[in-house]
Amino acid sequence: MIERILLATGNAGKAAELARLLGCPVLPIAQWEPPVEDGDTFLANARIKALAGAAQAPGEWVVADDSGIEVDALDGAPGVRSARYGGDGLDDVGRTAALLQAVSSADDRAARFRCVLVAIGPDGQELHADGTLEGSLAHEPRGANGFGYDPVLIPTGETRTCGELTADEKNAISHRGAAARALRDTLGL
Ligand code: ITT
Repeated sequence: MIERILLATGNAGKAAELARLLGCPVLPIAQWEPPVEDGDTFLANARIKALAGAAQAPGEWVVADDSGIEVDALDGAPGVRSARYGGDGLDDVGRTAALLQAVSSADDRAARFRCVLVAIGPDGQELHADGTLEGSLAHEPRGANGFGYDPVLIPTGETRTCGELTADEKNAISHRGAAARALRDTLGL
């Protein structure tokens, strides 16, 4: 029986979504010290964060999330480098503006969010889950909900951006929602 999960993340937006999605109490890791994310894949970076979390919160179940946006017109970039897109010093609004600028002349607006979750248990057992949200890039940011690139991704079949969806609407279709539901099933939550 898992009574609580500690989150190895410094991203408040992810933590808020995972708190609703994982079927048990979730807590931040006290004085979380983020590791260097130098992996080439979402899975590699999620493992780096989960293992760092397990070292900082021994005896606990720890979950880490690596995620990002892939844009077809940019050959899949920014991908694992989504958090640093456009250079250091940008916030979510600046990164989103930089991304829209980079695709301003592209006809192909296809893009997707990806999420990989890694859970590590008190005995070192390791579980993975992933999810994808397919969509297209809006021409300008819309909506104040969510975080990160939410104001510019329109899920396939929607007219609204993720920034215009409620938290429950986003979680029902999102990359993180799919990954969290798979992890819940595996963990028996
Ligand atoms: P942690 O590593 O501390 O968890 P982070 O924000 O650095 O937080 P990542 O390295 O996984 O996380 O980078 C993910 C990037 O993709 C970051 O810019 C997020 O804002 C963005 N992103 C992730 N999930 C998203 C979502 O559901 N909606 C919008 N943007 C998202």
